[in-house]
Amino acid sequence: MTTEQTQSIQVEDDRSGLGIETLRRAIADNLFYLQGKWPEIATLNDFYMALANTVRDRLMPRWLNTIRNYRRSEVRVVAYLSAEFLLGPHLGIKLINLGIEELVRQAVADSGLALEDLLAQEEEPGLGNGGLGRLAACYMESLATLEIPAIGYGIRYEFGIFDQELRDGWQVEVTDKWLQYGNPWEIPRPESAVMVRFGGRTEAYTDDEGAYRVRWIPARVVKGVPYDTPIVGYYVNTTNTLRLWRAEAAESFNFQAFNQGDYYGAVDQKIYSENLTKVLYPNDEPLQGKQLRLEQQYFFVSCALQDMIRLHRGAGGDLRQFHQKFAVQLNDTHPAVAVAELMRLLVDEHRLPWDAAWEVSQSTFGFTNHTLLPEALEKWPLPLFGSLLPRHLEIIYEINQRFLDQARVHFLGDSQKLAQLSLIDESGERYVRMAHLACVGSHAINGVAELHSELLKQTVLKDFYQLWPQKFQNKTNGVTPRRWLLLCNPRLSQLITEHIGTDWVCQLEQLRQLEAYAEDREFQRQWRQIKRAVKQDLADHIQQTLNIAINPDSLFDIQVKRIHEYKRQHLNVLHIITLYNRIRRNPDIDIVPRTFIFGGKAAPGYIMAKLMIKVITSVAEVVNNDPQVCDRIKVVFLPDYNVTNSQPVYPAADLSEQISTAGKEASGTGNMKFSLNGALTIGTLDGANVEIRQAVGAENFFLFGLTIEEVQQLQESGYNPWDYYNRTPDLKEAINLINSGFFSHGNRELFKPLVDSLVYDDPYLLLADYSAYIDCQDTVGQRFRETDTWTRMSILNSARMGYFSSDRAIREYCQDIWHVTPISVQLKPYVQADA
Ligand code: GFP
Repeated sequence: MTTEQTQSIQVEDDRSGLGIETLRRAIADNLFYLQGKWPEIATLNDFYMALANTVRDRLMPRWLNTIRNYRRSEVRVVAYLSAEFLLGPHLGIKLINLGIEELVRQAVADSGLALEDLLAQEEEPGLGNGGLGRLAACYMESLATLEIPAIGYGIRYEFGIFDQELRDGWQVEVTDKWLQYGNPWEIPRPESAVMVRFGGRTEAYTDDEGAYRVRWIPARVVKGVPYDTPIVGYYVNTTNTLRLWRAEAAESFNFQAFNQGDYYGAVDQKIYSENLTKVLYPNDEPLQGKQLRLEQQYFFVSCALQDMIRLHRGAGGDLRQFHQKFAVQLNDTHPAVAVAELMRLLVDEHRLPWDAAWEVSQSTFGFTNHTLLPEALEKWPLPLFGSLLPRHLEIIYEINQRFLDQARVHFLGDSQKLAQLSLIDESGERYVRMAHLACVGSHAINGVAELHSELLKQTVLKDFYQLWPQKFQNKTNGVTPRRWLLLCNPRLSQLITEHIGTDWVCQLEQLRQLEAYAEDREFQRQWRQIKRAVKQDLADHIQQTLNIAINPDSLFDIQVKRIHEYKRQHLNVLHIITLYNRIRRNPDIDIVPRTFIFGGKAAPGYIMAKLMIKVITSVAEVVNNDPQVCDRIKVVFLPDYNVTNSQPVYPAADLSEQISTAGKEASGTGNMKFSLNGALTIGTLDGANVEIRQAVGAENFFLFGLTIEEVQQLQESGYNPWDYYNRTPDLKEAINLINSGFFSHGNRELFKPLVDSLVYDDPYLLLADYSAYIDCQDTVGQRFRETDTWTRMSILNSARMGYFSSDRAIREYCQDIWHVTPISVQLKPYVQADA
C-alpha cells in the first residue's frame, strides 16, 4: 500500500493514525492505560497486548462501517455456520491485511522491541480440530478480501483443542488456556444476548385466530452471549464479523435457593449453563450419547438464527424474504439442526404457514459435506434428541413425512429406498440422521474436491442424488494465500513479487507467470537459496526446542496433519524403517540424506492413533542415536501441531506426504499449502491430490498406490494383508523389527496392537501399497539429487497452484450457491450517523 492510499483511508482520529510516532505513542498509551504498566515492569505479553489493542483501534472504523452494511435491507449476507473456526494467531495476518506490518515493525523497534517477539506471545484460538475448522477460517478471510458481506457463527469454547505434550514419546493432553491472559481481539455484546431453550415438553393450543399451534414449554433456558471478532480483508475496508457464542446462566444467581440456605444449589444452574461452551469435542471419537455435544450444536445454531432474524427484522425485512437477506451455509452436519430450528422459529414463533416457512428454509440453506467416513456421519439416538429438543423432533417428523410422500412418487413401490432416505434410521435402535436433515433442508449440497463430490453421489448420498441431481455440486477447497504464502513465507513472497509484481496476492492464478522462470538458472539459484534459508530456520528451531541436530541440506520429508490410520503416518514409518534396514545391511550405502518430520494430534480416545505417535517417537529415538546412520536419516516429531507451529513448516518442506488410502481423504488442504510453497508431493489419487496433480502436471508429482477402483476390487475379492507380508521381504523385515521390541527397549507387547492390525486386518491397505510407496520414494531420492530438475519442479508446483486459492473457492460459492455480490465499504469518520 502506498502512503497515499494509507492516507486516503485514514480517519482523522488519534486512535487511527498510522504515523510511526503516533503508533509508538499509542502502544505506550495502551501499555499504561489498558495494561496498567510502565515499560520497565511490563512483560512481553503486556507489550503484545498493548500492540494488539493499538492495531484493533486502527481497524475499528473499517469494522463499524462494514457492520453498517449488514443492516442495509438490500444487502444479502452470507452466514457461515460452523462448530469450528481454527483461526490461528490474529496479529500477524491483521498487520499484513491492513498493510501496516513495516510501520508497526519500526514503531515497535523504536520502543526497543522486536515485532517477532511480540508476535510469538499470542495464544492462538484453537477452536477447531483440523481441516474443517481451518477451512472455515480461510473462507472467512477470503470473504472479507473479496468484500462479501459475511458473518461467521460459531461457539466460543473456553477450552479449545488440547495442547499436546510428549512424555516418554507418548502424547499427553494438556488443557488449552487460550483465554488466560485475556483476548484483545474480541468484543462481548451482552446487549445482543438471546435465550436458548432445552428439554421439557410441547403443548397444542388454538391461537386467537382459531389456528392450531404448538408451543414448547422448556425445562431450562440458557443465555447465549455473542463475542465478536473482526476479520480483516486484504487491502480493502471490508472487515467482517466472526460472532462466537458463550453460554451463561439465564438467571446468574438463584435467589430462591440461596434464601433457603442452599448456596451450592444457587450457583449450580450457573455452572451447568456455562458448561455448555466449556470445551471443544475432539474428532475421531464416537459422539453417540454425548448429550453436551448436541446441546452445543443446538445452542449456537439457535443463537445464530435468532440473531439473523433480529437483524433482518431490524432492517424492516419480512420473514417471508428471510432467504433474500441471508444465505446460510452449514459447515458439515454439526449445524444441521438449523433446518428444524428455522422452521420452529418461523412457524411457532412468527406464525408463518408451514409451506411458506419451508420454502424460506430450503432457499436459505446450503450444505457442505466434508467426509465419507461412516463414523463422522452424525446421528443422534431418538430418545436423547427427543428429550433435549422435543419440539424439533416433532418438526423433523413432519418434514420427514412430507419428504417421504414426495420421494414415494419418485421411487414408486420401493419401500427399502424410502427407509434408506428417511430422516429417521429405524434399522435397529432409532436415530435422527443429521446428514439427511441437511440434504432435505438445503437447496445445494456440495463435496470439497472433485473426487469426493463424485463419491458422495455414488455412495453416502446416492439416494438423494437420484432424487435431486440438480442440488449436487462440487466446491474444491482452497487456502488463503495471505496466510499460507505471504505471511508464512516472506522470503519466497518477496522473490515472487520482485519477478511478477504483487497481483498474485489476490489473484493467485498470476503465479503462473513464474513458469517463465522455471528454467532460469539465476532464478533457480535464488529459489534454492530461499528454501535452504527457511530449512535452516526450522533446523535451528528444532535444535533449540527438541535438541535434535538436523542437516538443512537433507531432504525435508514432512507429514503434518491429524494422526489417523486412514492418513497412514505408519506407512511413512515403514519407509523409514526400510531405509534404516538398508543402512544396517550395508553401512556404506549411498542414500540421499533425509529428515522425516511429523506433526499432528491424536484424538484423546483414539488408542491406535496414540500408538502411532509412540511408534514414530520410538523409531526416532533409535535411528537418531544410531552412529551407523551417520546423519543420513533423522526423525523428528514436532509436538503441539497447531496453526502457529505449522506456519514455519510448510515453507521448509521439500517433500509433502499425502498418502491416505484412496477414497478416504475428502480433500485435504495441507496438500495445497505445501505445494504452494514449492514442495513436491508424494501422494495417492485421493481427495484434492487428484486435482493438484492435474494442475501441476503429472511429471511434477510423485504418484503411487491403488486407485479407488483397485481398493474396492481388492476389498471385495477378500484382501489378505498376511500374503503381502509374506511375499515382500523388506516389508516383512520392517514389521518384524517393530514386533521384535527393537524400538521398544525389548518390549514385544507395546506395538503388538499396531502390528496385528496391519498383518491380520489392515483396513487401510498399507501392506498393499507398501511396495509402490517404497519404489516411489526411491524415485524421489534420485530426483532430489538432480538439483536443477528438482528446483524446476518445485517452481512449477508453486506457479500452478493458483486454482487452490480460497478466493477461487469463495467466488464459486458466491456465484453458484449463495448468489451474493461484493459491496465495497465506504469509510465515514463517524459511524453513528445512520447506524
Ligand atoms: C475434513 C476432511 C478433509 C478436508 C477438510 C476441509 O478435515 O479432507 O480437507 O475437512 O474440507 F477430512 P478434518 O476436519 O477431518 O481434518
